[in-house]
Amino acid sequence: MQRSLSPIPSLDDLRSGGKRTVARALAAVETARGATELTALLDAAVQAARAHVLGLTGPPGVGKSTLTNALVRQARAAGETIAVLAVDPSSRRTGGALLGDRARIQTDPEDRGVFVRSMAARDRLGGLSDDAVAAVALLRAVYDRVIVETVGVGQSEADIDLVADTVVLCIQPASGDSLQFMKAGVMELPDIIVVTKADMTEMARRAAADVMGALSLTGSGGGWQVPVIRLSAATGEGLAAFADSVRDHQTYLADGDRAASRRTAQEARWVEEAIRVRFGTEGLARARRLLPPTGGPFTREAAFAARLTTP
Ligand SMILES: Nc1nc2c(ncn2[C@@H]2O[C@H](COP(=O)(O)OP(=O)(O)O)[C@@H](O)[C@H]2O)c(=O)[nH]1
Ligand SMILES: [Mg+2]
Repeated sequence: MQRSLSPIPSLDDLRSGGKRTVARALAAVETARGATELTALLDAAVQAARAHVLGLTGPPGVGKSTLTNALVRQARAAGETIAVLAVDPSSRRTGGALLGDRARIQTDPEDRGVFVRSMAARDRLGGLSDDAVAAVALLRAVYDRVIVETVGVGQSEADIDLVADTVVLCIQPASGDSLQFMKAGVMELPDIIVVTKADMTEMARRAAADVMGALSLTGSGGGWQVPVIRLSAATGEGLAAFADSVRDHQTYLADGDRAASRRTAQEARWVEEAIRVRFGTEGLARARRLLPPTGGPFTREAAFAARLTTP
């Protein structure tokens, strides 16, 4: 197992050490995979999660990074610290061209309360790598808020569901996206739907109407009604309504054990997927037979116990 040259920081180091220490820990995620200290750090981080994780997904060019910029400013104005993880598919064959004239996430390098980092997507376009999942676990233990931006094209939207407490699907006016999403069955995924670029007024209104139509076909699950918000990160219109919806969803999650059971389900899916990737479908079936037949979720601890993953 390869070791990084600099020692892996502890969770306390991360919280007191500033951005450079956080960057060092994220680098270790990519270079020191499987190292005992890293596993210990990740375990500690998972136990000490504090941030709300907002997942922004949608096609390239829809306005996710522009919205992220606005949300970072909002959080800082409210005195909250915030980390952004942009999962970037542009390192693939397609090159940067796919994203067109994409916005950079701009932050003040002097501001200790903002951390921005991009990571390569894994093979599946826009999909979250294991490294990105680990990075979110770290950031979630250090900052008040975390935003994860992923490019959703077809299947890969669903990956955001592995890490986000609140999934926001961004749709562009006049793009036919809503039809696309309905076909792909992605309408079940988001907790909030945003129609971006509302300054393109008439088209934005029509797009919102389309989305509402599509939503009414899927119905609402578990007592949460998915809001459809038209917003313009350019003019600021709709940003307050969006913030309200995010807060409402946090309140909804805080009721009973919804937040905890959502994270448990995410962890179970992630462990399943990790086992399937490494050992195949047959491996996963065997793993299930090895585990105690409680019928409960497939936990990391159970997988460790069955010696399916390190340690
Ligand atoms: N008119 C208008 N353009 C926007 C808005 N938000 C983003 N854009 C533009 O859309 C393009 C893509 O935005 P970007 O945030 O990079 O999209 P991403 O690929 O989803 O992250 C850029 O040229 C932005 O300036 C908006 O609210 N109104
Ligand atoms: Mg972007």
